Amino acid sequence: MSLCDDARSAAREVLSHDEVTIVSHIDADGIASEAILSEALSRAGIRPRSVYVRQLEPMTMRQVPQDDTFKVFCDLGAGQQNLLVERGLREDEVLIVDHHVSQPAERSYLQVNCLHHGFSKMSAAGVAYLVAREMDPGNVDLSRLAVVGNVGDMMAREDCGLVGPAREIALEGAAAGCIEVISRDLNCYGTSTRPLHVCLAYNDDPYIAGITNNVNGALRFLQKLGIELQTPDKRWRVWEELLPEDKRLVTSSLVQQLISCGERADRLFSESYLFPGEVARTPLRNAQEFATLLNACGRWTRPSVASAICRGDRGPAFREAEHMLNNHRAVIRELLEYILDTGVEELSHLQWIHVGNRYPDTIVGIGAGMALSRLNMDKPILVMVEQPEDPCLTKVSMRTTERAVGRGIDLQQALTTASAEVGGAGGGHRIAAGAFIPKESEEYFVKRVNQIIAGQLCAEGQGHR
Ligand SMILES: [Mn+2]
Repeated sequence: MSLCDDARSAAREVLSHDEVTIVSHIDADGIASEAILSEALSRAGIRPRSVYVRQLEPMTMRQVPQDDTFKVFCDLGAGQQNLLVERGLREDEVLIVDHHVSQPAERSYLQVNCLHHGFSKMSAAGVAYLVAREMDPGNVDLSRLAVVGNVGDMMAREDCGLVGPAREIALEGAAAGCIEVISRDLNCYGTSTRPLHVCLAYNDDPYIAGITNNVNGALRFLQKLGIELQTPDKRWRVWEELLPEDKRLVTSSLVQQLISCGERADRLFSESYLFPGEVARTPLRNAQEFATLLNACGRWTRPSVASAICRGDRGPAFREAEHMLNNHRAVIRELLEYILDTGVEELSHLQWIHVGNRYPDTIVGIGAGMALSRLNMDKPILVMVEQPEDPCLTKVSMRTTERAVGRGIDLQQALTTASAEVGGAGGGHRIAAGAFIPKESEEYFVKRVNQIIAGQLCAEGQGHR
């Protein structure tokens, strides 16, 4: 059975029910998955009800309605099948659409999971799209949301573009005219909404001396190239609206800048995914910024607003989301300033700070990433924050750079190992990871993570991974 066969069986099953509840995750990928499935079901004449949870655990299981509706779990469920069993859910009333590692349980629920077919670089929204496409080939327009979910879950980050079936979905959307796939585009966040010099200055992958974290430096760099940075009415241009020859001039000069500093230039380029049907200079215009908009709504616990936008609302929901996005950015900026003003504690192989209960735990990872580029980039940053629902629990977020990952640092491994030792849990990626730990073990934990990272660098130095 191929992934498409699994998607076809799932489509057939879900379409045979009159009432469906979708249980999804509250981040960009979860919201995009939910929107894909609820739109596809609505088009098929089934009106689904949606529930969003931060994660599926015994406490949040209570949000799943106890009724006769068919339950679709997306972007979660694979790893929590024992909870579904405990809840008494039968095999004929559940579908799991996921991309996380499956936990075996005593019941074998119907599941579509790209991991089961060896595809690790695809998110739940990609899987949800395959199901929607099996429901009706006319759902090809939903490929846009699949791309947003994939990009939101960082599936394009490592390879500077989507790969495998996730990329095929993007190409399918491009063939249908709803996605523009641009190869070797500038690998920079904010190409649709940020003035170009700001866009360049805020980017730190790759780190470009004199430009990264230096808005004035970036502006001077662009001015020297002699391109029109402002429109006749004095509005700053965004990357997307530059002329092709100006784009080439900027990228070739950036390549020179990188090479003259002895840096590699390959991460300067990535494939990007634009939505030509959206209004120019809005965050809806490209997959990365669209995903941030969804995450902002999710983090301020308004996922249904984000879902409405995914399904086409460009009126009240979009205005509300823009407001949340601004607020989201303001709070992240505040957190960034707090970290820089307070200062971090440096250990031999990491730097850390505890922000107490000042900031929502949902944004500390982003704040940590931004702070890192203003601090010692050679040492990963670790930020701890109190859990609002449970002060005995501490949330930990870590960020490092591509360069550090290249030297052997693996934050996912470090946090998973150290948190398991103190009875917590962790996960994520090499470059960005998180964990929950008991408050009383904070001090030991930080030292232990430092030690593990030291070991990773040491192992790499000896030439074996
Ligand atoms: Mn996901």
